[in-house]
Amino acid sequence: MQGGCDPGRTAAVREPLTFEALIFDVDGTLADNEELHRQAFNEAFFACGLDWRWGPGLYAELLQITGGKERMASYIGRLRLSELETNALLRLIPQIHDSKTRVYQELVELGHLRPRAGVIRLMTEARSAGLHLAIASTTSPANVESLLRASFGGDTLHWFRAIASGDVVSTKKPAPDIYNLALTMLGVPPQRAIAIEDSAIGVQSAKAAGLFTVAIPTLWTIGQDFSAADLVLTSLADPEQPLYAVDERRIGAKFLGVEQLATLHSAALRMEAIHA
Ligand code: XBP
Ligand code: MG
Repeated sequence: MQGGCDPGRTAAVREPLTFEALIFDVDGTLADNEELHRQAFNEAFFACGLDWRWGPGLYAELLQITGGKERMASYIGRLRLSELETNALLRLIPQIHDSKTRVYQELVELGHLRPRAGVIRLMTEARSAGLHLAIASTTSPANVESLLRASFGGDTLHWFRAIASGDVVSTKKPAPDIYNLALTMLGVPPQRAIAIEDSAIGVQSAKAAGLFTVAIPTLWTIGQDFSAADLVLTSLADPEQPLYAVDERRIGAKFLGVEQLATLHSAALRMEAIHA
């Protein structure tokens, strides 16, 4: 053993993490699955004898209304029908939506959807670091479960300490309600959690709940206004699918991990304290 002391030698001391949980949105964030939702709506319209057809352009617009039932109600409003016809169609919504959910789950269960780059890696890393995982989604718990089962594998569902989704809140995103519920279920205050979202509406919801929010848009949402997000990246990325150089420079790494989140989150808390 070599003797002697080196006063310049310091052990790298790891600061405790300033957050305890990662809260993931589902549609568009865990997987790029809005096209499946769109196809399921159209198949349900056909099965219910309606000649509606939501093309990709119209669907991108309709995504501004969160929740499938609410989206259909908004579309019916655009048709400018008589009050009688409008009310008759509005009454059909639960039935059409049940049909849409059945078709969507069949499509998901074909198993062609892959998790977005970096999602499983970041979840695995977070769990190893002792962080909690949660879900805050507009879609139904049954849809969340089908996606996790079909595209993420058997036991992934058990990775989540809290799943807040669907109609359990009265006001959907961009209202903060679903994130507030996820935080309550986790027992974690908003300053100690991070949200991951793919849409501007989702970012608004998470920010309104007081969360540090990372946005990873898809082609469905890329044109939206993400200025409220704390960080916008093309994806969470992976060693095999690294970030573009401009994103890499922003976070100082080829993919987003717990270490980068720790640096960004603690810096944001310090800034908040300065401006408080
Ligand atoms: C995105 C949505 C969802 C789906 C439709 O949800 O807007 O409404 O498009 O789902 P997320 P339902 O919060 O996960 O991004 O038809 O089941 O409502
Ligand atoms: Mg989403």
